[in-house]
Amino acid sequence: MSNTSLVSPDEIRDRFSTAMSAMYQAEVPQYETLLALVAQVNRETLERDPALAERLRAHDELNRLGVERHGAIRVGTADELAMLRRLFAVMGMQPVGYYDLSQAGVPVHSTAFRPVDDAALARNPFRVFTSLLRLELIERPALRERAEAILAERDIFTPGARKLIALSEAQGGLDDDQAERFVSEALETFRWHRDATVDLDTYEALHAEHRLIADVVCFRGPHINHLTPRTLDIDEVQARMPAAGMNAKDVIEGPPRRDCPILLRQTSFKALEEPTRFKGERRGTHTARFGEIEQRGVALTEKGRALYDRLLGVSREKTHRLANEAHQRVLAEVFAAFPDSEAVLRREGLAFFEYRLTDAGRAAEAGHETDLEALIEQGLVTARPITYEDFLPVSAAGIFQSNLGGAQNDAYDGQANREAFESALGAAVTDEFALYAEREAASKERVLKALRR
Ligand code: OOG
Ligand code: NI
Repeated sequence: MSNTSLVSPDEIRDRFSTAMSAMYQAEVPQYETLLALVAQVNRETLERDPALAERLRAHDELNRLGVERHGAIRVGTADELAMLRRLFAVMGMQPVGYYDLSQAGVPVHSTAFRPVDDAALARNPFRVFTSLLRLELIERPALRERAEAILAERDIFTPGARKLIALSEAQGGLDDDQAERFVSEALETFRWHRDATVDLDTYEALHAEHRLIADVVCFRGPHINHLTPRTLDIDEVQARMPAAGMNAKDVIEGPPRRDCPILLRQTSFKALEEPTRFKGERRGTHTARFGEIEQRGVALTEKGRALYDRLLGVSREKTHRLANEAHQRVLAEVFAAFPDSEAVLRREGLAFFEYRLTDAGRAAEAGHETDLEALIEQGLVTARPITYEDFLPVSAAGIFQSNLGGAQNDAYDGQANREAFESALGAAVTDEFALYAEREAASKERVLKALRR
């Protein structure tokens, strides 16, 4: 087969995320309501703030806004995780970052599968937060072995998906027809199943150990548990959620509202109780799926991230048990120590930026100086904040917990094990800081090279 007939991984990812969103809308009607609310708030925000609209357009962010989603799944075995890595690779998604959730009392560790280069991110930055259950943290051997035995029985991939993944690896991609089939076969892995694979007693025993364990072990596949659209004004969405019939989480996770948004802010509506059929004709319910909204800001350097983590730590005690409004007020007070102007974030090396020539820069004579800040002042270069494409472990823990009825187990704490995770995955996870640093460095290099011409 000639390579020209292959569809790009970006195209496959775009089709897949569209198909996933359609499936989730059909499965969880409240998700449709959420999408409508976010679209409405985004429209109003852009109308109110034409400068923001112009910036987003200039930065290739306006197009992707309407399609941008992240989702989350949880799997039970190393084989499942390793196969998912191959499945996501077909769509140009790589494992980025290691997240230890044991520190938050949740027995999983995770990565995010996502596209990494500028063009792919601009096309569709679809990301899937993927967690591996850590059965080794279950203390009772009998229960652990039971869970392992149940998981060993299932195959979360269709034979068709397995074939097409192997085919894609062998021929270096998929043609249009194969891509179409891949999307529909791969989607099956993420579908919700009302029929549990176990009887109610087994479900309850696993549930009593940790709700999440029951969620991972007792079903045929790792149902997508939420899909998250991106909003330009999360405070507004949070305020409007109750009127739209959504049971919003109490507080917004992450940094406070700022002039220069940093990292990621998130909120969710609580999981639904869904009727479930257990083996032996018993009926019950399972709570798994919810909705989430995110607002993204600039990616921070390690220095910026250390400051963020420190301030978040300081705010933790002060905001304990506060309702959202007071919580946000106190958070903003604490984060007053975090510079809130792009120029300062840049000069102090707190955040990542992408440098581009302005029209004047493109027309400029050769032989310019190489100090980027000076070039910015002369109007030859602009710097745009690089959007944070990843997740935050403390926020993720808050999202997990809001949907686990606050269940946590401190016995899991302090059990980070990145090596075990990577060995299950069958690959190293990419360091997110290195990715942002490379993109920043490449843009600097391009700009300076053009001005040296
Ligand atoms: C994942 C929770 C983490 C986020 O946005 O931080 C997450 C899960 O509940 O499986 O999705
Ligand atoms: Ni999420």
